[in-house]
Amino acid sequence: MIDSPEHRVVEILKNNSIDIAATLPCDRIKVLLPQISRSIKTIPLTREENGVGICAGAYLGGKRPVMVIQSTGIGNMINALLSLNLTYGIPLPVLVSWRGVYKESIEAQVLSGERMPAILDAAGINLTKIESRDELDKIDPAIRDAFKNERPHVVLISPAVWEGSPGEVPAPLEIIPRVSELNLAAEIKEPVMTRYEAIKVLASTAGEDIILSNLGIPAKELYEIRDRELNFYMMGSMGLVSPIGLGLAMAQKRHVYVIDGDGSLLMNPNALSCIGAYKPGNLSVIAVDNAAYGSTGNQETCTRTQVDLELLAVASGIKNTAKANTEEELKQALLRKANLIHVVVKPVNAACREIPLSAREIKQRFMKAIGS
Ligand SMILES: Cc1ncc(C[n+]2csc(CCOP(=O)(O)OP(=O)(O)O)c2C)c(N)n1
Repeated sequence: MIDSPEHRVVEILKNNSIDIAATLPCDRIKVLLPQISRSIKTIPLTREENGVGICAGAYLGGKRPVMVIQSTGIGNMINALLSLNLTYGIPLPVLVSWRGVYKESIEAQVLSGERMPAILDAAGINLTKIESRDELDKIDPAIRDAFKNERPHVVLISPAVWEGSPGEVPAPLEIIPRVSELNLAAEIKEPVMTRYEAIKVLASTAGEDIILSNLGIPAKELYEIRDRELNFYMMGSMGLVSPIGLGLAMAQKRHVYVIDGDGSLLMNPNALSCIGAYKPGNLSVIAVDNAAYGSTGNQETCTRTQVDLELLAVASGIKNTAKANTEEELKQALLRKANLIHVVVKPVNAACREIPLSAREIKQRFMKAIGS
């Protein structure tokens, strides 16, 4: 429908060279979403926070992403918008179906929708409100602001905009009958390596490939072992290092090694199902499992007795996995570029100094090194 508001939004996205859309549905944008996915590579999300990570990775790799979500989803993103986008200076335009404020029938939408402008304002996140169809052109300067000033910009779009639009909603896809099997006999042995030793093996194997490190002590260990411009150090956004790795792997050709942790993967296990859905061959997540939140004092996580991270990865659709206990096993798994390597290590933190780089310095030198 040429004159529909949905068509206008897609045009604005295309005019701004948006090449990735990370989306999670809202009933009010059920006509818009398929129209976006017909023109722009679309990544369906399982949680909005994951999309912040994927879009950040895509941007670092040279793409121009956008997110399209429901207003309640902002509640799932606030930490990431602050500790990743605003801290590192990473652009993210977010088009939001603004619920709770116009002909709302679901009581649970109301508080979040009504308070959303104040929440965003308190968080220092730029905001544009669109309350009628003739304001849709405000999306264009909002996207420009995000990329020019390297920050998130949220566009709250009232359901009034889509009212009466004649677009069609595609028929639901059929379920694919299939047999699911999980045959994995994996043994978790007593650890012999520390995380520091495991990172040392990675640093000496990675060549000119990219290494992203999880927040906390692993980042400091990597910095001390081998700082290089192709390292990206997380300082916050727990749970998002693997989604960033996914976005980066999809955006460019170099191999991406991600140092993740058991606590962080368990905080955001849907990162694994998203990786399982896209299976980029140039991504290796190294799940460094010390059975503890090592960086905060080695408090126990449930990998100690209960969850096997390799098994979780396989169940999430990641096929090419490995388990490594020794330096040699880890090296072999890295050389064959397994997509997830479960490394069982001792809960030991090396005494490392703070990384003497600001978040923006880490980002700038990284993007320069990979040519984004
Ligand atoms: C949302 C959030 N909750 C809690 C923390 C505090 N925190 C920082 S690092 C960390 C532990 C991470 O554990 P894990 O992923 O297992 O990695 P390890 O430090 O053991 O290598 C925690 C809980 C945080 N930064 N963000």
